[in-house]
Amino acid sequence: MHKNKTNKVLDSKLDSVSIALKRSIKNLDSYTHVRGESLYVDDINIRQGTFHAVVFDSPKAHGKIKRIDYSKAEALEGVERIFTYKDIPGENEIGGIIPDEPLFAEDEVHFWGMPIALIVAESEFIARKARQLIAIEIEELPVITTAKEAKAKGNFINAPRSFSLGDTEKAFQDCKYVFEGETFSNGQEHLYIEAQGAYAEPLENGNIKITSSTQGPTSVQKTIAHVLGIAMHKIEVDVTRLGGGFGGKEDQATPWAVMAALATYHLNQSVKLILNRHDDLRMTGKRHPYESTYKIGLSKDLKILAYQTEFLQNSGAAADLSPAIAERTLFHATNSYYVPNVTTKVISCKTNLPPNTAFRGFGGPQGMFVIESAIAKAAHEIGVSTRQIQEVNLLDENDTFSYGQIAKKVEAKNTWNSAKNIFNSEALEQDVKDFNKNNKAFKKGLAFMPITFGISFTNTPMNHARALVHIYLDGSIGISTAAVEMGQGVNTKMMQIAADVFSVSIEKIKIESTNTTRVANTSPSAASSTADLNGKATLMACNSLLERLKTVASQDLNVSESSICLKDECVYVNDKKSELLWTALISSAMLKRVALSENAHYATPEIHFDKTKEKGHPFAYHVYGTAITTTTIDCIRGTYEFDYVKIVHDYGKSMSEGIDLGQVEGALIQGIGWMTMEEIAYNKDGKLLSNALSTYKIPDIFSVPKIVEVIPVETEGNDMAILKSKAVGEPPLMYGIGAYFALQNAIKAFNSKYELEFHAPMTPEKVLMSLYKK
Ligand code: LUZ
Ligand code: MOS
Repeated sequence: MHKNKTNKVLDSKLDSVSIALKRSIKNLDSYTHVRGESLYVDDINIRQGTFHAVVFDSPKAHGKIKRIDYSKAEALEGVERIFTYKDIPGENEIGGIIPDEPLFAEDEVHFWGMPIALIVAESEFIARKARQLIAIEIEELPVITTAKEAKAKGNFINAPRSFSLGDTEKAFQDCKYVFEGETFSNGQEHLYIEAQGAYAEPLENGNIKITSSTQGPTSVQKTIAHVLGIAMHKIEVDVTRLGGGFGGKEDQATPWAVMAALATYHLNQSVKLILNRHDDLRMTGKRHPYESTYKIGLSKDLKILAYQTEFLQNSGAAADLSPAIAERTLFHATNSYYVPNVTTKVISCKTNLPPNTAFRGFGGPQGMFVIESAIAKAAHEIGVSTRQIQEVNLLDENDTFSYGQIAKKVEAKNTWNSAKNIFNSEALEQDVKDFNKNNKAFKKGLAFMPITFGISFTNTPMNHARALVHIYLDGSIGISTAAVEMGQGVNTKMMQIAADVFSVSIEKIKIESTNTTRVANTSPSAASSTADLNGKATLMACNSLLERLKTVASQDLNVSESSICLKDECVYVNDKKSELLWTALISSAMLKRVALSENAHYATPEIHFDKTKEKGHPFAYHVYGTAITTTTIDCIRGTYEFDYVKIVHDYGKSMSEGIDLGQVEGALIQGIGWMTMEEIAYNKDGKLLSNALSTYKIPDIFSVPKIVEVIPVETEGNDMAILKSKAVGEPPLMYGIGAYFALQNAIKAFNSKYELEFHAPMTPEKVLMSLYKK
């Protein structure tokens, strides 16, 4: 990251930003991004005497620690101290949902890359050198790397969960067609551009301030307090922005912040710990690989009457967020389809991999891949197109999800039919057929991918947020919320909300850093819900202030409150501009001793879920959409391109078309990457083989579809969404699943003997093998 050179305010380009809610506003962070002025943890001006830290981690995936010799490392000049679990004053425990994860290994190691010690030195270079001088002896124990092995050995994180609707057993007996099979979807590396890191500073009286690259400042604060055995109020966590999160910093930004804080606690000196890319890849968890089995039953008119699955989640060596992720897999197991009889089960399997964690979609994509596989299998066996089965089973108004929620304001058919009409899908399908008839060495494949994604933290108590809004006496405004800016543009959306309520210029508003002393006890920025939750709280706080200001104005102008509105930084009376300007109104409020600060709390209404029955209404609303993906395979080489992805997406009423389009495009490409080219590989000893960007390939500009077209579906939006602008962070990732099935259809066009396999990612190697498999 570049160092900050200037501290100029946003330039004159912003003068032209309209005062009213402009639904086409740009991400305001882009101005500092392109100049290299945006600040990340590694850009902080560190205090004199700051120490630098490096983590010493396990070189084996499972074993007993027999001996560690730190003496040579400690003797190296410039090494200040090496911390282990023995230096922890509180508890050596960082598990968020289940207390099963030590910060530092004690007698045993459970994954390759598990932190054992923290080396603190005058420079990172010295700390790294010291790390090489540590000698460790480990007595190896058997290593489990797959969920299936873990299940066979009875290694689990927690008890399985199961959702059911109707009578699945009985329904299978009424089916004309029944098919069974298995699927695999691999993990995925987050590859945020900014690696994990934190900077800890000692304050007076034993207080510590942490600047962390985290999606969850409160988790960081709480865990530091727990590990240090001190009260939460002694810890201040501050976040300016992240260089990407994607779920990888919902829980797993915490350990590094705790380690830095632990060293600061002991040394009373600032400590900086930023992982380099290799350390980050090796030590952190990823998207969960899933091994799943399915059974699907259809009637003669292709209605899915029954569906049954068992999802084996490869959770890694500790729970982390796995139980919550497993739950969301069940919530999304039937994707956009109504299935009257469903039984789904998920088992979180404990393996010797780094604890796998949240990743955009949070288990939902893994669940959707399985039903899309089951439908593709059924279509293949029956001899119809996958699209036909998808189409007749789309979710309708008032259908029941397996978890009991009744589907309302459903846009599944609307987006599907809009996609068909707007993009003329019949012609697209014909083009593919014609192409395949006329070409031998190249084949095309097309797939439809509908999505339905539930918005809210599935854990109901997490659905709350607060906003603290100050109007300063010159009329400028500062806003603090729990929203963490990670490139998704949430700060711009918060500014828009305040600008809209007060009808002031964007330049009058500043979004403050996310800080636990200003907004406390927060949920992480996650679950696509950050703008909804924090935006609603911001809206409430601004509206309260507005009411107060209207009272002031009515007194100053001697008119009724109801005749007043604020427009373009002026007070209007019965829609006529008065002499009273925004700045004068604020001065007047100050003289009248009116409070110009407000703190508001928002908790999503209506939602609930009963885990003992596995029924309820967990989601505020759903986001819908349909994508049509077409690929061309080079059948000599197995390489492929995506001709286009054409999407009709349910934005509700977008607050910012540019930002939301960016989210759809980014999520789509990330989803395609997961399904096609990103291949995480561990060897049987549990060592990460795809441990660099030379061995782990993510989509670059050359591998994105040649055309990505996104059309908003015309809907009213939803009042549970902020200003009717629906959550957009995660849902579009699942359009990427269409890439897998487009490739499969192209393979089928080349190789009539191809037996369908559902084993993602569909890398060029796998495509090549499939083209010639008999
Ligand atoms: N995080 C979480 C999430 O704690 N709960 C969720 O339901 C969720 N969903 C998506 C992404 N992160
Ligand atoms: Mo998340 S997967 O941190 O919304």
